Amino acid sequence: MKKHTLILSLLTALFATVSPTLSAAAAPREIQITSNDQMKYSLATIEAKAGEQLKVVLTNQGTLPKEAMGHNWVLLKAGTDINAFATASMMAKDSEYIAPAMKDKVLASIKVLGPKQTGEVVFTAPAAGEYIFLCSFPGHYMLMKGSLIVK
Ligand SMILES: [Cu+2]
Repeated sequence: MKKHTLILSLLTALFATVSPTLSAAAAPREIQITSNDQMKYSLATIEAKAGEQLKVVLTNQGTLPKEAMGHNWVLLKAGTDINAFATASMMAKDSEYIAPAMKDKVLASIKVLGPKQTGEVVFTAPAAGEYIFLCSFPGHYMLMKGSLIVK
């Protein structure tokens, strides 16, 4: 009986130590970004730690129709040629302006949003380095881009 009680209290103590860590790891850190009719994101830089769980939430605050001023959010692998990516993706309306041939360059993405729409993506921050994010809606990436800096 005594041994059983000891094991139980050990398990309880162990669980109390481990569970806060588990729940902290399970909840991704949320990063809010907005976009607008002036082709601007509200954030130019996101900083993160390698392996960290991130949830990027994009809200399009614009009022222009999606066909004229839609915005997405696309995070590219390090070393991707962003001009080549954006040029190829300009025509890819049916796949959220991500060219099928360029899909392997994408680490995370949020679909094209119309006015007042919100989209999100959860992903794990990649290895230390700098990663470009952009809006691949035709003609937008020159103004709508930024960096995820992972340390
Ligand atoms: Cu855009």
